[in-house]
Amino acid sequence: MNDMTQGAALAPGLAADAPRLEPFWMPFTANRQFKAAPRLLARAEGMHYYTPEGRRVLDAQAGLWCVNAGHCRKPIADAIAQAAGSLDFAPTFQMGHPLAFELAQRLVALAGEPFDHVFFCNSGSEAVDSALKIALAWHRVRGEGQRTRFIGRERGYHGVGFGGISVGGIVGNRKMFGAMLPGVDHLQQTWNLEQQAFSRGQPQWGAHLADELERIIALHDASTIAAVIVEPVAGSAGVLVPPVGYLERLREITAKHGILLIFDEVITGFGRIGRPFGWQRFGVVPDLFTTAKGINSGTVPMGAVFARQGIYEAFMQGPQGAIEFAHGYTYSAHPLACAAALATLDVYRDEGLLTRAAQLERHFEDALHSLKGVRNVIDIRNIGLMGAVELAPRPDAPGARAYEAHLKAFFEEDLLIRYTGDIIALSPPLIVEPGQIDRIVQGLRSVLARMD
Ligand code: PXG
Ligand code: PLP
Repeated sequence: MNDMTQGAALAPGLAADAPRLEPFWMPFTANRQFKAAPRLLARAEGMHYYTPEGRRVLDAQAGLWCVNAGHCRKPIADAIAQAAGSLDFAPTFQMGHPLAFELAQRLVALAGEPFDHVFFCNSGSEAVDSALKIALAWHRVRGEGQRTRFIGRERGYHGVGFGGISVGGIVGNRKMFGAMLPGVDHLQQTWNLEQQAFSRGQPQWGAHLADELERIIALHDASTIAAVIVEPVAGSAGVLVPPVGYLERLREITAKHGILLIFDEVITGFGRIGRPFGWQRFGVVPDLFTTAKGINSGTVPMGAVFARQGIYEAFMQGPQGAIEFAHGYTYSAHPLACAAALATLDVYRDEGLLTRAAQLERHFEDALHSLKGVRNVIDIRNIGLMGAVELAPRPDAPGARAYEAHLKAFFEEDLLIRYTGDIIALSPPLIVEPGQIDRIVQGLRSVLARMD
C-alpha cells in the first residue's frame, strides 16, 4: 500500500475507526485515483444523496440509471423489510413462492401484448446472458440449431458477462478479455457529429445505417444468425438516440430473415423515456427484451427478460418431467427483490412515474439545450429523461475534461453527474421536479464556465 491510499483510510468526515479503503477492489473505477480522493455517499432520500460529513447532493443520475422512484421510498423499504422478516429466501428451482408469480403477472400486464412470460435474474448482465441463451435454445428447439451467431453494435453496452461483452461494442470493456464468444458480428454505431449535432430527440439522419444489417446477413447467411441485440437508446456509451426510422428498419430486416430481435432495455425500461418500456415509445416490438435497474428502483439486485408469445411455448415439449430450459440463478426471483419490485410498481402506478418522463421531456430538453454555445460543448442529446452533454476532449488527455466537470459538480455544486469518456450523462430519478432540472443544468453551466 502506498502513502496515498494509507492516508485515504481516514477519509474526510469519517471517524478514525472508519474502514480502510484498500481492500475493496472497486468496479469500473480508477481505484488509485479514487482512494487518493474518495467521494463517499452515506445516505439518501428522494432526489438527494448525503455525504458522510452531511453535505446534500442532488442526484442527477438516479444512482446508476436505476433509482427511478427516488431514494429510500418508504413503501419500498417497508416491503423489503417485511419480506426479509417473513420469507428470507426460497428456491425457485423446482419450488416456488407467491411473490414471484405475482410479480411475473404484474410485469406481463405492464408490458402488454405480445409479451406473456418473464425470466428472472439478478442484474442486467445476467438478463443479457439469459436472453442470448433463450435465443439460441429457441432456435434449437424449433429445429434450427445452426442459428448460433449474434449481431451486436459498436458502442453497445450489454453488461460484463462474456455474452454481453461479446455482443457489446465498447472496446475498453473487451480488449483485456480474449477472443469472446465466437460468431459475433457488429453493426455500426449510429452517432454522427456532423449530421446529428444538437438534435433534439431522435436525429433525422441515420436510418440507412440499419441497412448494413442486410450486408452482414448476406455475408454469414441468415440461416446461421440467431439474434440481433441493441439498446433502443444506447445509454452507457453516452446517450445515442436512434435515428428516426432506424429501429423500424432493424425490425423489418430481422423479421424477414427469421432472426430474433432483442432490445436491451436495462436503462430504457421502467419509464426512463416516457413509457413503461422503450419499445412502446418507438412503436417497435422486439421478440425479447431485457430489464434490470428500474425494475425495483435499484433497491435489490434484480433483472428480468420478457419473451414474446410463442417463445416459451416452443420450449414446452418433450417428456413432462424434462427441464425445458437448463438455465437459472440461485437468486432468480429472490423474495426481497420481488417484494421490492411489487412495491415499486405500486409507487410507479400511484405517482404516474412511468409516463412522467414524457411530461418533463420538453422542459428537460430546453434546459439541456440552453448549454449550446457554452465553452467546449460539442453536442447535446436527449430523449425522455436521458440526456448527454458531450465535451471536446483535451488534445493530450481524452476523458480528463468530463472527469474534472464531474469532480467540480460534486464538490463545488453539490451535484452528482455521470461521465463516460468526455460525455456527461444525465438521468435523474423520475420524481425530479422542473426546478431541480434547472438546478442541474445551472450547476453544469457554472462548472463548465470555470473550466478550460
Ligand atoms: N445492458 C444495458 C443496456 C446496461 O445499461 C447492463 C446491460 C448491465 O447491467 P448490470 O446490472 O449487470 O450492471 C447495463 C448496465 C453507466 C453505467 O454509467 C451503465 C450501466 C451499468 C453501470 C454504469 O453508463 N448499465
Ligand atoms: N402498472 C404500473 C406500475 C403502471 O405504472 C401503469 C401505468 O403507467 C400501469 C400498470 C398501467 O396503468 P394504466 O392502465 O392506467 O395505463
